Amino acid sequence: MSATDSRQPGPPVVAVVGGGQLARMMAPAAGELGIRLRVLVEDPASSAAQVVTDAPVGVASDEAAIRSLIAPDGDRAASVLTFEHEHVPNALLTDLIEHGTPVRPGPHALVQAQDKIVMRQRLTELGVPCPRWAPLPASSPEEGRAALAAFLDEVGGSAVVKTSRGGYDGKGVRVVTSPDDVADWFAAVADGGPQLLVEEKVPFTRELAALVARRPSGEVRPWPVVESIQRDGVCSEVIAPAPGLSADLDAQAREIAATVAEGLDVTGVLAVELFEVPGPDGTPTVLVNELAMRPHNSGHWTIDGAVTSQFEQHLRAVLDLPLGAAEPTAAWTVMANVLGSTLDELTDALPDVLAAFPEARVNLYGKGIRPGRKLGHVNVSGDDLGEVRRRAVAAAALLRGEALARVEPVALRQAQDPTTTEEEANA
Ligand code: AIR
Repeated sequence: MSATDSRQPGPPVVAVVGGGQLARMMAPAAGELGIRLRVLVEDPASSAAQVVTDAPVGVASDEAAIRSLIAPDGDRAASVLTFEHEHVPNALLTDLIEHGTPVRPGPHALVQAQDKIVMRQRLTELGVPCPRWAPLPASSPEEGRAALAAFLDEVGGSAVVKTSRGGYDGKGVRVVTSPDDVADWFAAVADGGPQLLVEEKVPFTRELAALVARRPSGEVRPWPVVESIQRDGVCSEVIAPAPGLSADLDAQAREIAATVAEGLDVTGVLAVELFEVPGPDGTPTVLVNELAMRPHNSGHWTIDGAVTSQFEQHLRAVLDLPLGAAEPTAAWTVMANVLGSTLDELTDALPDVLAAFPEARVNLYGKGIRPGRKLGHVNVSGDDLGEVRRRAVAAAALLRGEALARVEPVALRQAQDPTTTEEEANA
């Protein structure tokens, strides 16, 4: 038996591409289930490398690094390859599958999370409700500009232009009223950059997310639909379950997530970001904004607020193990992100935050501090949503270096933040 044979005795090894917080948060779940993680990290000091002992250094675009992640010399081969971000080379993944390594989600599914044009085309075919959209021809900047001008006319003057590939957390998204607003992007397309698409600017009342896990044998488990609140184009809070969501809309959102998971043959966790919009008769309905095929920020609440966390469920799903119950364990769980900090070290705030909020579940990612960067989150659960939300937000504020006294009470329902631009709100 060769040293890299996966039949060599030992627990299953899950190989993960990417060493950020999402890989890091898989580690406790892997430890509990007795599963080994092997994570390809960009840097030996990265978030996941601090907690996973088997963390070779390499970039996702490096074919040799991925091959050795799956079958390292002298160690057990991985049972499955999975990802914590979407920036992976699909041709290599197809080749790996042909040579017997399960890749979950597979490249045929993953492409829909990598390329927004492919995703919109497929969702439209599946009959999933989406904003009006159009690809902008890449043949020449003039044709691209003409198509955008026609779309702007059709939707009433302003729209959202997106790069089909490479954007996340609000990057690669711009609200425009004229083709001139994306002249630089048209120039980039002419230079071989990612193609562009345009979408109508949706008059949403709030953002929701429907998270499901699906295993290769077909089992699908949804978590309750949540409300996600964005600031500066980045998720800042998640309320689980979404307050005031009607049973009908909850069922509709879960159904959309299951349809997408099945229709795109997603394995692992799938996050479907949704806009809640007033339907023709005023009843709220939803449109699909974005997809992510991995654990997602809108699911961090599940670590402390659901029977099975999204990280454990992702591992179960990619290993084709039975999925865990996804019911909430509290009436309400609020997750507040720590986005940037004025502290030298987030852990400097631990004495204060742990003393002030003993019920808070603090999760810090071990990342270097940069403005707006996702550095950690806090989950608080309980029966009184107003209080739960106030405490989660206040605990996160302490970790950002704000004094407790400066934390303003938050309204139960999100008021439209006047400082949020349309572009940010749509990101
Ligand atoms: N991530 C992946 N796609 C979107 C997000 N937020 C997570 C992954 C990735 C990390 O964010 O865990 O590795 C990168 O974070 P940063 O702060 O280095 O950009």
